[in-house]
Amino acid sequence: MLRATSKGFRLHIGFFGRRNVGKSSLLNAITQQKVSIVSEVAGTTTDPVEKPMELLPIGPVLFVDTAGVDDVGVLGAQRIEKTRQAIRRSDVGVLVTEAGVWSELEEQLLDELHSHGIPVLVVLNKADLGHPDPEQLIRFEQGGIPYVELVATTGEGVGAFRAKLWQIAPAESVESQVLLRDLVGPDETAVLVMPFDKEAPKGRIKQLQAQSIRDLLDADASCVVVKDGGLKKALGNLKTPPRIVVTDAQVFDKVARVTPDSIPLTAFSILLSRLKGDLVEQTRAALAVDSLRPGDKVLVAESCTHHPVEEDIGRVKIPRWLQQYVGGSLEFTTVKGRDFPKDLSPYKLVIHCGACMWNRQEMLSRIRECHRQGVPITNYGLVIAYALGILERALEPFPEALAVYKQARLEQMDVSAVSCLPDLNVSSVSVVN
Ligand SMILES: Nc1nc2c(ncn2[C@@H]2O[C@H](COP(=O)(O)OP(=O)(O)O)[C@@H](O)[C@H]2O)c(=O)[nH]1
Ligand code: SF4
Ligand SMILES: [Mg+2]
Repeated sequence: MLRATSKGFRLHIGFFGRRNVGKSSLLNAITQQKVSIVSEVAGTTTDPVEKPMELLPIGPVLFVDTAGVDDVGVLGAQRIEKTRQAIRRSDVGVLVTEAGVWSELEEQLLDELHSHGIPVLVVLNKADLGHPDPEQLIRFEQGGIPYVELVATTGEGVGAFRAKLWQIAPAESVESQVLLRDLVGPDETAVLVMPFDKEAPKGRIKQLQAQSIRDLLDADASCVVVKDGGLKKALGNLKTPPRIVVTDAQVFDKVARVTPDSIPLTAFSILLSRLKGDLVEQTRAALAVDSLRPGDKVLVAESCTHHPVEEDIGRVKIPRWLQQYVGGSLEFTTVKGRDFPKDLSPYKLVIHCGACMWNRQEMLSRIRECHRQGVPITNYGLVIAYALGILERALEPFPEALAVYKQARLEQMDVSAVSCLPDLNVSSVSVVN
């Protein structure tokens, strides 16, 4: 059961603090396992240690134990950077300290977590050795900062820790994540199109697709799963047309040709933009394709580190479609996992995968960073649909994003009347799959 929940659907709980305060001991006390190495030697935890578990009553969580933020030396700096990355993907932050230790460093960490909108629980560990300064406790109370005293080595206080964690966990919890069950009613049918390319895991279906099936069953809906070649027949066999067709964006064009206009159609990656990212903003950003000129730099970012295959979507298909659309060569840079350039100024557009492996907090933090630097960030499915001229159709199930798209198109047309922007026309892009 535990393995059935992917990392991206777990509430991420990050442990932060200076070295040797007992972060790893706390993780071990909660999980009642030796997950993370505990040592009196400062700097034992290097790369973040992850531990998935079912934490009642919250549900599936991912604990992330980090290196101390006071780490030193070149390696220390690299570890601190990894810790910063862990901050960006945390849904909840646990700031661990010990009696008598609360200084500028803890204040900065608290500010940093709060600046990302992350609720924080302060753990005052090593309560067996001493108690915190009462004035500090008054400051926590006045600032509305929850705290708990604890002895990580014996587990004393872990019950209170769990209860406080539950209180501060964001209401938009893991349990409420909706992939597509709100789009299909009970007794209605969704058709899922999975092309099974060379990237597909052998003998299995992808986590996201399995999650979609589960989501539909939770909605008491039916689900027909087909390969792209079998779609036409499957649609013909259905007595009642499906409520929606959801496809892998790689075969968006083929599927759009086969699916009658009366049946709503979208892509898994667009569902992911709604679930993990910001569909409205990423829709708006897709229109930045029209400002691309030959020679411009485009950053393609993927959250996981799968090995590229011959017809890879991010490296081959999207560049090909975009260059056809723009009518000239573009300069593409592809990054994977957490390698993301700090300086985005060279790029005119960032195109991100659906980030199925990440939680929403991490994807939103990347979107926020792009905003801060003024670079539009869109998503695979959205940009493919735009380049193919089917974005309006793909957004029909999402009224808010559709309205934003239509408005932005109108504004674009006003400008194009003057500056003759390229006409958005599906026939201008010849698609080779
Ligand atoms: N007395 C006492 N020692 C603790 C407690 N929690 C951790 N320690 C000790 O503090 C040291 C550092 O713990 P560790 O979990 O590795 O700290 P981290 O660097 O923050 O991960 C180890 O020697 C632990 O045994 C506690 O609650 N009480
Ligand atoms: S590239 Fe992105 S969307 Fe595709 S499997 Fe990896 S994390 Fe998921
Ligand atoms: Mg540690």
